[in-house]
Amino acid sequence: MGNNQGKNNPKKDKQALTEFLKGKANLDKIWKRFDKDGNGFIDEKELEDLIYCALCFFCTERDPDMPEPPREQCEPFVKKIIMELKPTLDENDDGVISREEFKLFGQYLTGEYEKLQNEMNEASDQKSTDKKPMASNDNKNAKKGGK
Ligand SMILES: [Ca+2]
Ligand SMILES: [Ca+2]
Repeated sequence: MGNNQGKNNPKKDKQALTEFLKGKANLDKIWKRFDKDGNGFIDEKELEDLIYCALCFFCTERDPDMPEPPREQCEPFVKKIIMELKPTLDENDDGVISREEFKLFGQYLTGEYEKLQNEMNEASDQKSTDKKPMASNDNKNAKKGGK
């Protein structure tokens, strides 16, 4: 079935993940993207790629000015996350993630993404209340006539 053309493209990996988390693509899109050899399972290596990609996504989402952390630097985190996730994800304990098991991973990702968004909302709420404590009560003066 063809070769791996276009499969090893970290940019596209991240794009697929971004689209999924922003609700523009369904889980199938990342499944196909990360089941690199197309054997119908996500093995450990493929899962590492996926987790690394997700880490990069969350880093740049939190702070768009931050460069993506290099793979070696993320490796310990990637391993740790896999250790934590694997027992939950790999329900039948065969060492690989099936399409069915992958649904749980989708839920995990969306959950983490929501958490991040809440964190960021709280952070920006705090910032704006620090700066202008009365701003919301000030509708009369806030009228900015012509421009
Ligand atoms: Ca595979
Ligand atoms: Ca399994």
